[in-house]
Amino acid sequence: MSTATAAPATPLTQLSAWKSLKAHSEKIRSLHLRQLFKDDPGRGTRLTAEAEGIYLDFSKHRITDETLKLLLELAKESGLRARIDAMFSGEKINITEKRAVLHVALRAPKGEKILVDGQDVVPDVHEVLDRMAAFSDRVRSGEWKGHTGKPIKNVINIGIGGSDLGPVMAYEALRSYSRRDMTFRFVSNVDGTDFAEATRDLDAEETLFIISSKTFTTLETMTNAHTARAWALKKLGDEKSIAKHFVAVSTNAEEVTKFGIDTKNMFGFWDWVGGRYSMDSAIGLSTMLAVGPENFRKMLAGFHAIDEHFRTAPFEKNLPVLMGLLSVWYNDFFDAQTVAVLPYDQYLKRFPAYLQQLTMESNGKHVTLAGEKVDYQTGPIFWGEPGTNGQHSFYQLIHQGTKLIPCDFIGFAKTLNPLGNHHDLLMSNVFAQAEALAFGKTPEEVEAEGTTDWLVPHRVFEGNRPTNTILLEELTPETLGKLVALYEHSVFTQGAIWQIDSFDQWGVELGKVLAKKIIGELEGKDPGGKHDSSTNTLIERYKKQRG
Ligand code: G6Q
Repeated sequence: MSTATAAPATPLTQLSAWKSLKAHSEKIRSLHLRQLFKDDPGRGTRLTAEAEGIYLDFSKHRITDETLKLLLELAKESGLRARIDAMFSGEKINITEKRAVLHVALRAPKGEKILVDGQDVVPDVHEVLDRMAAFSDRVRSGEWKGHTGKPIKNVINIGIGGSDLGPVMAYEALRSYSRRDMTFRFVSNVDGTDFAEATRDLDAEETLFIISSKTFTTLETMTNAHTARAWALKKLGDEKSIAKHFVAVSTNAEEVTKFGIDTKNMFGFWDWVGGRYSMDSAIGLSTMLAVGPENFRKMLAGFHAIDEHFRTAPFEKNLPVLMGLLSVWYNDFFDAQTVAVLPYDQYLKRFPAYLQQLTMESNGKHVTLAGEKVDYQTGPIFWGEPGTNGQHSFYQLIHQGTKLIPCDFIGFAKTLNPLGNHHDLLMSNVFAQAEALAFGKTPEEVEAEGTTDWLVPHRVFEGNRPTNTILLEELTPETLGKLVALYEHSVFTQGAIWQIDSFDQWGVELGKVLAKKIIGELEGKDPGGKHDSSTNTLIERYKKQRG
């Protein structure tokens, strides 16, 4: 094991930058953004960074130059550079699963070389991409016919977690670039309602199912896949029809074959692609079918541009590093529990849900790489909604509540749907919200408006609420790739600082195991009664009411 994959020698809280940050945070806790901006009129242009068409304004953060210096020192002392290099060179940095972490290889251009166990994986990546493109072209052109000779009009992706959230998010984000004469749906939940509603108005003769599962053993996905098979067979009759209406995306050829899908209709990927980092692998087949191979490749180019930026830019200009460090700052020195991500673009409506998995499954860890319990906070809770909707519901708490919630505002200079002055109205809200959160409204300002005394405290905005504002030119496949890569690498930065394994997810296992036991009881194969009194009573009550 290299030093970059092993647990760091010095515990985080013993690093000298950490100790300095602790002392420094006490000193500047009461410093207000109003003061910081007053003292430095150039702050709003100085504390910004730009790369690959992404403009990051981080001036509205409760930081000074000293804070930034110390955060950058923390990155250095944490060995972030070595960890970045270890990821890009295919070292097995996912130590608990003994795997390389190489989503960056999924978007490496032809000709680049990335070795895993001595073998270059880039040619394999492009071989799959080319097969996906050829298949997508056949379906999109109508050349690929269903069992009864009709072209495919509907595509249903069946998958869950990393095999669902990325594809749904990307489809919604790139809807404007998608085939409008085709229907794309996503079934993930084992709740039969998900499947029933997704298929109720579709004709099986024109429907293609993509069974997306890295392992091809996931309970929800396999249950839905078998239901889909029965649904298709009911209409199409013939077992042979499966070959025309089902394709698989998986790493498990054996299980795919067992299910009845010919491996020539299977698109593979590799164990070095984590589920939540897989939307640009074959898991993105539904995205490619929707937007076409060319747009898919543009998305990959966007990812790659930020990969290169992350890999090579000095930390003080490195967008994901800066964002990651600022997140650590509030999480660990201001007790901030959550981060709100607020995209001002309706097409990004599933982006917060996607980021929830990316950030919380990656960094929701309670032990270090060495297996020791952390004595600091790790991953914050991520949540959000597209603007301006959130403004009319939960923003109240962000502005005037008792909790500190750092926010990411994401906006685009150009809209894909120019309608009157809608876009200027939308963007005026981005700027206004970040301004209001930072500077608030003092009692004096409220009084000066003629507010009666008793009402003044209710109308005061304390301000000093930190935000990132991320501006891009336009939502395109390329900018979507850039945006996702920005967050992927910010998550990486945070995980490296916290000395945790951001690439495993043992926390999802226990519930799965217990559910497997309980299903036996619900189906009457097991007499049950072996749980705690609460679980036993709930199961009994359910069985009685279910009848
Ligand atoms: C992501 C997780 C998890 C995974 C799903 C689906 O990082 O590993 O969300 O993607 O459990 O797994 P399969 O693709 O194997 O069905």
